[in-house]
Amino acid sequence: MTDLILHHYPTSPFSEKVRVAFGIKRLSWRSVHIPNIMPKPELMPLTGGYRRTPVLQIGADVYCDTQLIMLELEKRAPQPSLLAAGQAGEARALAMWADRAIFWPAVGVVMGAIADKLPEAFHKDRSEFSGRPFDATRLKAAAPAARDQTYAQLALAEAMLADGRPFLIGGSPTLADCALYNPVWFLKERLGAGRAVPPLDRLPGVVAWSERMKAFGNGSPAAMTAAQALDVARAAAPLPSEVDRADPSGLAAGQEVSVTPDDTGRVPVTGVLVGLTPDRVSVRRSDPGVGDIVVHFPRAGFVISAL
Ligand SMILES: N[C@@H](CCC(=O)N[C@@H](CS)C(=O)NCC(=O)O)C(=O)O
Repeated sequence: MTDLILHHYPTSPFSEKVRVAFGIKRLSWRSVHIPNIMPKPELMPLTGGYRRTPVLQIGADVYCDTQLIMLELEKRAPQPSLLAAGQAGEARALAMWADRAIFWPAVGVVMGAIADKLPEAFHKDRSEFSGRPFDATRLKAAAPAARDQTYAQLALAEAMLADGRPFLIGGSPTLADCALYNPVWFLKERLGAGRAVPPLDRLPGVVAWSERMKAFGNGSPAAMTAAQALDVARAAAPLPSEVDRADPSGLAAGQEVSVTPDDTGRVPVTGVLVGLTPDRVSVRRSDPGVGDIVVHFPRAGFVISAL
């Protein structure tokens, strides 16, 4: 298989969602560390402006957002499967719940505790990233409410695990487990040095489950520099993609479009539409440094505009 290159940084919880999948699938992968704030000059030639973390590169194909990264991993390394037969829809829907309903309250808990220790440049970057002022005093005041929301959401996971099943929807881990592990890992690692902090101390089933997830590890990473990753892209050609002519958007192959996340890091990426399915939208761009690149995004949570 062509190298899986993950552009990430160690403290990124969305990256841990992907790293634990590498662990479950026992994959070897290339690890490129990127900055945790803008600018990210060596990432931009690959993504065309998309700035969030992580990004998966395979040759000259670049996959943005963990929703799509996980589906692509599943395609390239199908065993063991993270989309249990007959439960793929449930696993993906639960993953959306974890990504959107649990991640933000968990961030509120963590940032309420540590925002005042983070540098001013981080505050400024995250204000731009989220479109809301990243203010340590406000975050500290909101932390109890964030803790309670995190508790209320994680109590649903506690209820799922209460019948003794080892993972959220059965005997083996799915994409839902990887997604839920993201905020739980973040709480444990950033606040508890690996131990359960409130509200996790009230959720023994979730804590025991998180230990099972941790035991999978992160697969086998080998460091790669950002410059080497750009060389890989330059030497490769993007894989062919297809545009579904029956797509409800009415968009057609060859149209110039922009694709923009609808929540955070709302930077449009423009290019020629080369792929469109219910799961993904793909645009081809040309970068003076790396040549032709195809950037892929999930459909859910992304706005496609014809230019
Ligand atoms: N929906 C995105 C969310 C990614 C996300 O918010 N990542 C955080 C880091 S965990 C981020 O991009 N922070 C700003 C940055 O790294 O520049 C995904 O699933 O990949």
